[in-house]
Amino acid sequence: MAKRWTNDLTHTDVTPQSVYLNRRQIIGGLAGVGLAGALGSSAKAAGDLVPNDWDTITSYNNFYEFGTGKDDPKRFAHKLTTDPWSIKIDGMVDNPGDYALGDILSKMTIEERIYRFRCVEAWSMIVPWNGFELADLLQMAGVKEGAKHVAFETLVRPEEMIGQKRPVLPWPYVEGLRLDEAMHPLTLMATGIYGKTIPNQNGAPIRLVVPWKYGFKSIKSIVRITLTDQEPPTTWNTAIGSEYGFYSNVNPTVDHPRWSQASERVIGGGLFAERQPTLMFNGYEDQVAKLYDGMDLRKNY
Ligand SMILES: Nc1nc2c(c(=O)[nH]1)N[C@H]1C(S)=C(S)[C@@H](COP(=O)(O)O)O[C@H]1N2
Ligand SMILES: [Mo]
Repeated sequence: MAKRWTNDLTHTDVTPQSVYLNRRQIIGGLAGVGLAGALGSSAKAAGDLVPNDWDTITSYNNFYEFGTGKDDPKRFAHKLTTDPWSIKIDGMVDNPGDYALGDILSKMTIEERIYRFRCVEAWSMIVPWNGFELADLLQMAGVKEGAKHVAFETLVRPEEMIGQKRPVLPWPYVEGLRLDEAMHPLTLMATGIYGKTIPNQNGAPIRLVVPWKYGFKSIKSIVRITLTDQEPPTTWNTAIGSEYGFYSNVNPTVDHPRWSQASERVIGGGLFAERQPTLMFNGYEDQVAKLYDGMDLRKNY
């Protein structure tokens, strides 16, 4: 089949004006609450971040398996069956297999992580995730010598994922990380938000969260994780390689062809909210810059 990746396939930029609140007022109003205070080192990354509310986080989504509109995932994702669920872990691992999600979770420590979340469409939110470090899962699988990358795959089930009935993207949605990025303590496998089970529209029952990269790297509803010595293909790079690279680190100095990345609209920031300057590596520079020492980040976009 001839694949045609034209403009209607790309991230759209359609934030409803009505959802804005003045985030700085919210933060001012909540100063001293110390939401991030009890979270140890990850809280330092989060600073005094005040999470967006549940309704915003769960009703303004990108999940093209359920349609390309921001409200499509919430409207259609309830049809997805998330139990039973298993993840195939294969490739360069000591213990390949199909792992039932329940068995994985019984071995993992679930923590809360309040992270900035920055979409390449230049909007952002702050999300209180619950999950475990991907490093712990990879350690359980046993990474073989010579593995250099980790590939991820989303479920394909068009009868429940109505967006998959059209080839808006090549299915399955796939993503990848370099092994050192995957092993980084900030890299999370999320199973919850606000202490509740993660809603289907946010990637139930388990999704990746890589807070220093654009949101599309944080692949949802994962069914397969493969250790490999090759850089794996990624969906948006395959679709439009000139716009989306493998690394996709948040970088205010490297613009997307259609969106400046210098600043962002904080969703829930208020009707009169000003754009906020985007931070290098989405504010996680101290923790992750060393992963990219000596790399040209303009070339490796
Ligand atoms: N499988 C899959 N994962 C995905 C997407 C998608 O369309 N399919 N969209 C990505 C994009 S572009 C973003 S911004 C985030 C959105 O996550 P959220 O809806 O929880 O905010 O999910 C990412 N993960
Ligand atoms: Mo995105």
